[in-house]
Amino acid sequence: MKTAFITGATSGIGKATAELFAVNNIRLILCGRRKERLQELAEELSKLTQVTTLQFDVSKRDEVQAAIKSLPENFQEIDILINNAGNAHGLSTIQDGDIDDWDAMLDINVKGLLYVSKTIIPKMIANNNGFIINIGSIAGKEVYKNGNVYCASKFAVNALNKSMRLDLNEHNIRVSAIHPGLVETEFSDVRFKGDTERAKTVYQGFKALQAEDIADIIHFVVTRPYHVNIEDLVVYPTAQASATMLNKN
Ligand code: NDP
Ligand code: 8X3
Repeated sequence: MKTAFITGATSGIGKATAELFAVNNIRLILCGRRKERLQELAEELSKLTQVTTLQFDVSKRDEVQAAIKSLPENFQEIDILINNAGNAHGLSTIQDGDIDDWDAMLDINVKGLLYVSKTIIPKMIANNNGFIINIGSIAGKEVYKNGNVYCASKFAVNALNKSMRLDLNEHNIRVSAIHPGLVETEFSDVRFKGDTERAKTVYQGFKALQAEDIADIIHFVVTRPYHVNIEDLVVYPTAQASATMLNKN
């Protein structure tokens, strides 16, 4: 039975992945900052599989290390790491950008991914086995106006994904990235700082990807035979042809 460590499991893509993994008998380490959500999800999914939770902020190095160290003995071995926690904070030009938003995106999306990976990779190296899935974005393949620092953070994820694959190759560790286009989650609520009306408009007039669509792809990737490593997947809704081309009704 495999064990998966999922960051950002309280919402969106991470939550849908946890739900699908549970149905498929994968043991779960669910991570996020919102404790109540973690507890609710753990309660629901523990009817299907073994579950434990870790509440921590990925951007706080000490919290990351302490949380992972605190894992119960039977959850110490991790087969699959889903580096999913992340968000966009704000959408504005460089000249109007909020420096706190920049810090949040670089600290969470880039440094958070590094802190978690750095703490878990030694366990995988010791086992000569492991799978890291990094959730990037089409924003890490193509920049768009006002996306600047979010795009930079996802370009960094793309670079780290490629680098990890090179560095971990001698340790038999698989590394993959999935780069979604528009997925209807709480992402835009966060980007627009709780302005749910504005957030809703992002997904109006076309059928956006759903969190379950990405979870399905993640599950496909992790269930290939061990000699198969899908390097990089870019996934759009059918109505979207690039970061900026969207066929809305
Ligand atoms: P959601 O806002 O629905 O989920 C984000 C998750 O990240 C939450 O579970 C949140 O948990 C967690 N998170 C955010 N900040 C932190 C933090 N500092 N420490 C720990 N956990 C954190 O968005 P999505 O599901 O859409 O986003 C998941 C990933 O997918 C992100 O990396 C995002 O960039 C990427 N993505 C999303 C796309 C989209 O259109 N939605 C498209 C392409 C990529 P909590 O608040 O409880 O800590
Ligand atoms: C999320 C998709 O287009 O808002 O990464 O950057 S987008």
